[in-house]
Amino acid sequence: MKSNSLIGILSITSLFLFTLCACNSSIKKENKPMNVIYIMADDHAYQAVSAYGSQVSKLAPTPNIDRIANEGARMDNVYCTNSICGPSRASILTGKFSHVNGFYKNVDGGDFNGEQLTFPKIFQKNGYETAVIGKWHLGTTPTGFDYSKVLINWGGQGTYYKPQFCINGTDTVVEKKLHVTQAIENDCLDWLSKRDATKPFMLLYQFKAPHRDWRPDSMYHELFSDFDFPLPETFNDDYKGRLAASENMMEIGRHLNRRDMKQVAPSGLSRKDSLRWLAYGDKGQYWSPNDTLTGEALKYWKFQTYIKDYLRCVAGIDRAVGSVLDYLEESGLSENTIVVYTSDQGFYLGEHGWFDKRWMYEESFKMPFVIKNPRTITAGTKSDAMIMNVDFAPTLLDMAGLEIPSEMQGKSFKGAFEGDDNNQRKSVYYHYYEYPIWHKVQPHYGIKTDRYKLMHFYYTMDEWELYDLETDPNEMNNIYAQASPKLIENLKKELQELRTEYKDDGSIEQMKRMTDTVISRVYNEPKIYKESNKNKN
Ligand code: SGN
Ligand code: CA
Repeated sequence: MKSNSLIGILSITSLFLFTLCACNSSIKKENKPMNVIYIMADDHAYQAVSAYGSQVSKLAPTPNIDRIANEGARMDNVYCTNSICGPSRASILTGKFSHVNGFYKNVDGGDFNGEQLTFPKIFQKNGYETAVIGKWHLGTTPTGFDYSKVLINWGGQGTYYKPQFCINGTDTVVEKKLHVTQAIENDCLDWLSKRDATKPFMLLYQFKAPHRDWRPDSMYHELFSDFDFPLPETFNDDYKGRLAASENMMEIGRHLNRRDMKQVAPSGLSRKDSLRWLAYGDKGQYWSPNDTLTGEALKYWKFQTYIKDYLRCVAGIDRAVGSVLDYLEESGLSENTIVVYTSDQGFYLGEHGWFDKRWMYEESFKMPFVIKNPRTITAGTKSDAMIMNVDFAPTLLDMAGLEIPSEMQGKSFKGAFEGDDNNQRKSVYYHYYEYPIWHKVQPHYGIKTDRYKLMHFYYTMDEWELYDLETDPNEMNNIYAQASPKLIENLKKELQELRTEYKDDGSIEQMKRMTDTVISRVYNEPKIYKESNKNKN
């Protein structure tokens, strides 16, 4: 009895002590600032992230990216406000639309003004150690980072092999051995292990892959070689009722060039002629790898070559995401690190017969976006909250408990995980400017609500398109001419309200001028690289 009560007292005491310790450690954990790893690929379509469950991704799964979704949330309605590289990145950094942050075109769009307020600067000011590693593509040297190592060759796009990086805006290095994805992966792990562990960190981990010309690491060359991918439903779209789409120059059948299809230029050509030979096809010139492959079979072959190389590049990224997630787990950082995986915009994987992006149609407008934050997001969450890329900066700041500057146009979607529906968007806005290079996509702006999408193509035409996404999710049937005038009036009113709210309410003439304006690049590819790269194949 005595010994029993002693055991009883001891166990109550140890339970008390244990609870106290547990509380203490959870208090400590709660007090610890949240780190952030923002991972972004280039041109990674949501259709190629298996967490989204598309047919293609089932055959080419991304288990590591899916880990983020499984441990956190998959966001189903995240949209890019201007679906090309630099402009999307500038909107993400500043929380502002293209016309406000000034970087609205890749071609003839100048350089990003790095003096602006960006979310990394705010993290840095608040005691975070900040870094950007990988693709940057904004011309000017990154600002707001304690460390930067970014791709600078090929106009900032970087190359799959022999990529050149610029470190902290000064030193440049050429990676001679590794595939670009692996080089970025190693650099990221290296930075994480050497960082100042007394500080919280905010890291942008950004890949070049799977951007055109889709050159995978040789370790993936055999992947998918024993089967073919199914053709998307809209592969043979004839663009009926969509004038702008009918003028495109991004068709799998007509605009993939020899370089995309990994053809080898005949020996003996000068560098210039060899590049010209490889670019053949860009303008719709007919070519075939041999005398027998023509018509539908040629288009099919181009699609398979394209999609397999694209997905092989994705496999490399998935591996590189996995190794960082492993690192976080092994070093006990998982519990207080927010991890995001996204892409600078969506992409066509043969839908509408296309590759590339730029359109407000769903595949290029929608961004894959998975996020984990063990403190506030329940594992396995699926959210249909409407979000734009200008919302990323406010959300990350908010989740880290930092103040959101009022000049940011986006807003935090943190509430979407906390049952707070009040602050949710009813619609999202889009505006694309670059024309005609590349791919001849007509400048347009538009609105998407939970059911409809209304777009206005205004540059060399005056065309409206309207889709009922409930009955026509593939956007094949433009119902602008048949829809009820009341519906059109309501949507136009809502569109106008957004244009006013976001201060994008210039006249059509002013908008056309933005497309026509040539803003030259001050930034120049460093000479050293140009020299050493002369013999690049
Ligand atoms: C390159 C590509 C285009 C692509 C743009 C923009 N051509 O110019 O197909 O649309 O990049 O891409 S390539 O022959 O050089 O590969 S973005 O992701 O930077 O916006
Ligand atoms: Ca891109």
